[in-house]
Amino acid sequence: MRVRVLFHDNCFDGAASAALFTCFHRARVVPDAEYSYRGLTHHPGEVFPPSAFDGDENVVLDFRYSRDPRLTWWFDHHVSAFPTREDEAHFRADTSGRRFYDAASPSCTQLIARVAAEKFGFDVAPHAELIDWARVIDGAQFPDAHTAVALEAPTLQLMTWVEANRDQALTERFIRDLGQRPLAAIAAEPWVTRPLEPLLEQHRRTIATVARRARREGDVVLFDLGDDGVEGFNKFIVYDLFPDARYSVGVTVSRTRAKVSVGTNPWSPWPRTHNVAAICERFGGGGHPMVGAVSLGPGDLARAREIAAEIVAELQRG
Ligand SMILES: [Mn+2]
Repeated sequence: MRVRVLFHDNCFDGAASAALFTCFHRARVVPDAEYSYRGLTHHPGEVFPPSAFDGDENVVLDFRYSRDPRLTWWFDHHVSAFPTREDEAHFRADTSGRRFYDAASPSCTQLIARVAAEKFGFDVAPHAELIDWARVIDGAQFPDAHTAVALEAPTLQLMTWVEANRDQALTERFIRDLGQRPLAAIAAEPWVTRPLEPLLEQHRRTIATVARRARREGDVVLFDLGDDGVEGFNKFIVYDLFPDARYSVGVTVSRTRAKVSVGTNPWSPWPRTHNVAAICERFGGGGHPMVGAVSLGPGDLARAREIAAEIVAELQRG
């Protein structure tokens, strides 16, 4: 039997879900199946390629629901799992006992672990390290900002590696290893350490740039990277620099867009009083109660800076 596993690409939880599902499926469902993997990314419109469901069993993990009749197994925990009401109704009407959704689960890996143990008698104990780290990473349950920024733990290096990796063969190797080897042993492999070094170097440069640009305004930290050519950044850097700040507002610009990123400090001792998604929506953006963003055209840096200043002022009130 050929099992096609589709999973959330460039995401530690997505790869960990694929690894744990494979171990569970092999142990409790089909002992000698052949597994092949394909990463999927979110974007507007149809996200499942026409040839996606080409296995005898087709599995979607840590990714949105599909009404395709060829879908066999589904596990997800994203709030945005059902693009339409018809999708959700289709899932609710399912009687296969092989589709599982829990928006309250901090990671998809944890949801798979719970279902595999409780409903299928799978022993998850050998995978405890993987399950626990997927919860910490995907649920942003780091003990403090420094842990999330220093990236010293081998697993956080694997997280950084998988988010940047574009080599499909290495992704498959990574998934197979996650199911069978200690995480520190994988993190020591040359195919991880070699591409990781320039990524960590870039990360260190970004930390220095954010430190140079960050300005504290009351409870809010504004960091404007619009002149620095920095596109992506670890969203916890500001809270490592300013542990008692409540909010952060960042400005970045790339070839495709200017962006205002708004975040709440998860470790702040003060209660959260603003809904970041609602604020961003007023400027044409969106997000979650804790984090959100406003995207503009690449030529709109000046407007992005105005919006950032307005949001900083609003976050200082109340
Ligand atoms: Mn996830």
